[in-house]
Amino acid sequence: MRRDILSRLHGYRYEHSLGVERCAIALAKKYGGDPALAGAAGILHDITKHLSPQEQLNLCEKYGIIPCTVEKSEPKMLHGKTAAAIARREYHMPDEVCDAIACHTTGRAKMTILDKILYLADYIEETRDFPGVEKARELAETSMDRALLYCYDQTLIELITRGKLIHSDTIAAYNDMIRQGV
Ligand code: DGI
Ligand code: FE
Ligand code: FE
Ligand code: FE
Repeated sequence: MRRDILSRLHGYRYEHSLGVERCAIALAKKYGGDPALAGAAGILHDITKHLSPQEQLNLCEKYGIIPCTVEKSEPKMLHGKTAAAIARREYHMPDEVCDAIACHTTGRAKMTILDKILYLADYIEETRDFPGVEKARELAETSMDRALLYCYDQTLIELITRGKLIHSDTIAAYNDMIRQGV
């Protein structure tokens, strides 16, 4: 199955997905998640990322995903939800893996350990190279929640700087961390 999944990934996304798989397994071992589920979430999380906005919307139609107004204007954001549908329907992944894949782009309130592992691994895996990634890696050494809040901060700053729409799940994820006093 792993080989079948990898055959659908190409170029940078192939390397990135292997990086997320490795990093998610390491984070699971460190923070008490299930390494096998974390690895599966890692290689599957961007399986639909290459699809066009129209193809994202077609998959939503097919799998009964109802895009919100932000997702309608930024359909590439739907790749987590469409990848989760593929993980469920084509690879029979358990709910916890599909849920983590579905929220890996925005985060959400009440993230599970597996949700956090995938979100963070997506941000800090070894091929990532952008301002702030070193700081996120450093925080991930000692606290998953502090690392996660740092990722949310950076993402929100970036979205605001670029004048982008902010998804309600992105805000919910941020507020949840602040409320918990992270
Ligand atoms: O698929 P990857 O590139 O590995 O990473 P990802 O799935 O985390 O996607 C990151 C992109 O998603 C990044 O360009 C910012 C965008 N994004 C995340 N939250 C929001 C968002 N874009 C908008 N417009 N609004 C959000 O709330
Ligand atoms: Fe993604
Ligand atoms: Fe991400
Ligand atoms: Fe990714």
